[in-house]
This record gives sequence, structure tokens and C-alpha cells, in this order.
Amino acid sequence: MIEGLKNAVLDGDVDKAKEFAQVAVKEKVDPLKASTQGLVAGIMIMGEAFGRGEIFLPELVMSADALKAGSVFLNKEIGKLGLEKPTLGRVVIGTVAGDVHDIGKDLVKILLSANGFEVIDLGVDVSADQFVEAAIREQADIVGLSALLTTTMRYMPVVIKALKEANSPAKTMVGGAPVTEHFTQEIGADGYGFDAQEAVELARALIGKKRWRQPPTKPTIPGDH
Ligand code: B1M
Repeated sequence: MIEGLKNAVLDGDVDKAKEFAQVAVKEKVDPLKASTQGLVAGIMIMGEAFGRGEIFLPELVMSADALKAGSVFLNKEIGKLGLEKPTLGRVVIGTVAGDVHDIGKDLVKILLSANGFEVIDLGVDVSADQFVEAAIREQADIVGLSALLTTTMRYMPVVIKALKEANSPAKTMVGGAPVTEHFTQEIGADGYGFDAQEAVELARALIGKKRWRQPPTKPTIPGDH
């Protein structure tokens, strides 16, 4: 089953990915395991092949499409794992400007939701102004930034600076393949999640440190002078 999901991604076969994901759900296979060891394992192999120049971008796109098709069914099941838990805090999350990678960000979102966080997903290619506006509007406890490119990770400090300038009390959490602990400290983010599970643990730790309830100073919405 898990091998079938992986092969569906390797072949860029949307129908097979849907079919195997539906069977996995029906047979009550652990959805997180099916996602990470099946779909995600497949895309990582394709990513390495792409990096070595062995496959072309359209093939990578087809594999990503197959992964997304299978994820629809598995993510629904992952989300159900924590339905009864109380809300721990509110997280605004997005992939930073210039970057359209959302598979990892979506996994983080789903695991945060499954573990009792309320998550507002801003999607991909999100500007600093959009992050700031949402953080203030939603009274976010945490703002989560994802980046998959070495170029776009450089936009993370721009968002962090904008949040500070707007006096947002939200803690910042960063992640994505090129992001490191060292980079996190360099840009002044509050924490780094290596993977989705670590992101949940980090969010739990950050939530205890600062809450919106008593903002130190009045936050400023961009353009609101
Ligand atoms: Co692109 N891509 N891609 N890509 N892609 C990479 C990132 C790359 C490493 C591939 C390679 O060359 N080997 C390379 C980047 C090189 C670099 O910057 N040094 C690359 C490139 C070059 C590009 C394009 C520029 C290609 C081109 O057009 N010539 C282009 C850029 C488009 C853009 O964004 N502007 C591009 C496009 C694409 C697709 C559209 C085809 C597709 C994305 C589809 C989608 O996301 N909807 C795609 C894919 C699939 C990949 C790889 C193969 C897989 C990424 C992925 O989904 N991984 C990737 C190779 C790789 O990463 N090794 C690659 C699985 C996912 C579960 O892992 O996203 O790392 P990840 O998320 C993890 C952790 O990082 C962490 O938790 C997640 C779950 O465990 N995490 C967080 C992530 N966000 C977090 C946030 C947190 C905490 C943890 O807190 C908030």
C-alpha cells in the first residue's frame, strides 16, 4: 500500500495516487505514515533526481500533482486525529513571497490542527504585509513561515521585521528544507521546526511564552497611520 503510494508519485500518476490513498483510508492504515513514507518519500526521490538534472520540471510537476491528489484523502484522516482537543492557540501560516511550495507547509498545518491549534492558512507567495495584516486581524499567537528555496528564505527576515515594526506580539516559527537552526537565530525568529512534528512541539513551547491577551503596545495594521 505504502509502496503503491510512493510509486504513484514516482510515476506522476494522479489516478493511482487517489486509488491507493482511498484504499489506505478504507483499510485504516496510519494516514501520517502513509503520507510521509509513501507520498512524501516519493517526492523526495523525484526532488533528488531533479536536483541531479536526471528529470525535467514537468515530471516533477506531475509527481507533485499525484502527491496532492493522494494527500486530499490522507490529510482528511490526519486532521481527524485530534478533533476533540481544545484550542491551544492560533497560528497564522504561509509560504513566503516568491515561493509556491506548499506540500510541507500543508503537512505542518494539518498536524498543528490535529494537535489542537487553530490554523489560518494564507497559502503560498505571501507578502510581509499579508502576514502582518492576518497576524493582527486574527490575533495570532504564532506566525509560521515556510520557504523551500534558498532565494525565498531570505524573505523571512523581511516578514519578521515587518511584524516587529507593527508591534505584533506573535511569536515567529520558521521551517522548510533550506532553513537551519543557525539561520533561524541569524534572522531573529523565535523557533525552527525541522519537520511537521517538531513544528507542533515548538508551537506548544512558544504558546506558553507569549499570548495576545495582553499586547504590550498597540499593534499597527500596514498602511494604517
Ligand atoms: Co521545487 N525545488 N522548484 N518544486 N521542489 C526544490 C525545493 C529543490 C530543492 C529541488 C532540487 O533542485 N533538488 C529546488 C530548490 C533549490 C534551492 O533553492 N537551492 C527547487 C527548485 C529549483 C524549484 C523551481 C525554481 C524549479 C524551476 O522552476 N526551475 C520551482 C520554484 C517555484 C517557486 O516556488 N517559485 C520549483 C517548483 C516545484 C513544483 C511546483 C514542481 C513542486 C512544488 C509543488 C507544491 O508544493 N505544490 C516542487 C517540489 C515538489 C519540490 C521538491 C521535490 C519537494 C518539496 C516537498 O514538497 N517536499 C523539492 C526537493 C526537496 O525539498 N528535497 C524542491 C516534501 C515536504 C513534506 O517537505 O517541504 O521540506 P518540506 O517540508 C517539511 C519540512 O521542511 C518542514 O516540515 C515539513 C514536513 O515534515 N517544514 C516546516 C516546512 N515548512 C515548515 C514550516 C514550519 C516548520 C516546519 O514552521 C512554520
